[in-house]
Amino acid sequence: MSEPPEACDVVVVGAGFAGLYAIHRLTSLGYRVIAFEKGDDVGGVWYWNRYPGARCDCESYYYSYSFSNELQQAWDWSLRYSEQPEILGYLRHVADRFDLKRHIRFGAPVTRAEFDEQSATWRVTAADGRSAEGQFLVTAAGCLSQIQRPDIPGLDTFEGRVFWTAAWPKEPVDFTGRRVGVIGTGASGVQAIPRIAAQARHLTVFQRTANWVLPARNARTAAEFNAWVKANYGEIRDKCLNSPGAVPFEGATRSAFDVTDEERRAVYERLWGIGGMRFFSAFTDLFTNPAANETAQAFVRDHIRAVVRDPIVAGGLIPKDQPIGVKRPPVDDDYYETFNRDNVELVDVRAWPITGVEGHSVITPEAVHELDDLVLATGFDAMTGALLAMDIRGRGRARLAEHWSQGPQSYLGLAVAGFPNLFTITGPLSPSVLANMPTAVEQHVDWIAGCIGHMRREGLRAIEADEGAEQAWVDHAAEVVSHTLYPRSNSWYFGSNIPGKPRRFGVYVGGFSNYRKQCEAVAQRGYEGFRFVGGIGRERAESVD
Ligand code: N01
Repeated sequence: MSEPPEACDVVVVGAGFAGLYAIHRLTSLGYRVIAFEKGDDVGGVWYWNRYPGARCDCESYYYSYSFSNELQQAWDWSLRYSEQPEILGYLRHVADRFDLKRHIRFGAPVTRAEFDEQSATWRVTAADGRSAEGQFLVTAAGCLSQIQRPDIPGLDTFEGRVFWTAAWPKEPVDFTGRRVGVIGTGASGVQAIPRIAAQARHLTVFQRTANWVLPARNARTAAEFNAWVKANYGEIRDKCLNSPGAVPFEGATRSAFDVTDEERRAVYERLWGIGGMRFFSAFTDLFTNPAANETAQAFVRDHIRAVVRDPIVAGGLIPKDQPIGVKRPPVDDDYYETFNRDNVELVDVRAWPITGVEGHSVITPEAVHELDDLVLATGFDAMTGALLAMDIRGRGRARLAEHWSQGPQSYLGLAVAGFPNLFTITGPLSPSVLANMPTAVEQHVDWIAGCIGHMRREGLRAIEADEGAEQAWVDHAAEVVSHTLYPRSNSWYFGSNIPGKPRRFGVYVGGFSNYRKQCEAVAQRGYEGFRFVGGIGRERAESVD
């Protein structure tokens, strides 16, 4: 017999960066919180993505929480770009330091969340039948957490070992002496490939789309740098709040054509030397002007040709017809160098698509590749996948999947019309994956906490995004992205990697600082675009709009 639902004020789904901060903030304010987490520990994507080379592409000192000065003063990052074990260790430390685990029900993937109109509460149920009931549902389920399993005939019958980068075993995997195949050359594949190549007898890289890969220039963090960061955290966090990407760097001020060819090249060289996404701070028009973008592509093309000795392989690694940056660029050291190794082979599965897997072989029209191990780095059902994996039902038992049948609909990426008292942390059509995630998470959680506090003070039972406000936000998000080069690619930003998924850009590209100000203005204007009601399903008793 299943247990009765646990009563609380807020049900949170997920215990990664977003969920942990939501639990901390809301319990600190005195709310009773029950969180459901699929994994058996905290960490979210940093719990699951344990593949060799898994690492953050944002620098650690700002890819971290700002909410506690004691925390940021206590924690030392050992690398410029931390590897997965260190980030998971950090999140475990946060959970212990703030005593968060007692609110979390582990090993409990949510399968159903239903809003009851009479009581204005959400009933949330996990796969094993555990459930909770609370006025609010806050999803912290991750933008890139729902694994996409490619439809390759016979994949399940592969007779060797199969590993998914996004669900890697907890115990270390040894590839020594083995013939390994990696399918997928996105950020995960690009991080894993050099590490696997260094161990395996032979590595076959099955590449469907070449990516522009930026150098990380990872390095140990000097004690002086850590001390400088700690002394300047106030200013660093402030810069994050006021920048388009929620990062503490100055943006570009000039067009790529405000400078001479030599000056432009020098700018690219300098940023290439610094490493990481800083490359895109070169010029203002890299994401809006195809000609400006082409200058950056030309620079990276030259780099690929200079590093990769075999010109045919180099040609295969150069993206075609894809502006740089419009698909999320992987960041790594040694990726291109890896293709100079004798034990590494690049297979073009755009020209020769994988037709199936049989026994120990991956088969293409051109060859049969005999493998001991297969690594799948084939991506995620991004932005909406984790939310739709739960059967979320709002007013009138309407399904979120139905509401989103033409693509994600959301007001500010935070709330959905027809789904009262539901808040989506880094939800679709918020800056999410195009902003430094911890900063984006804190901004959303703080806004949600402010909204819940307002409702409690005013005695309001439910809040719901207005359909008109939602549609206006969807239109605004589409309008902003239409002025960029993003629509020139098929990427997971558009849902293009999921067969049948409607093409809609799932991220707000208007910039984090600008977005943050819009959220603040909405709250200051009495939550403009939202309806508050005293009793859902009955006549509106109260309204502040
Ligand atoms: O997934 P992806 P990912 N046959 O979708 C290929 C974040 N992340 O896990 O491009 C052959 O980018 C697919 O080919 P194509 C980051 O935001 C962050 O690598 O569809 N190939 C592609 O090459 C990132 O962008 C970090 O033609 C198939 C690859 O698989 C996001 O997660 C680290 C195929 C999938 O690439 C997703 O990255 C890692 C098939 N049937 C990831 N199906 C950090 O730094 C798919 N592919 C924190």
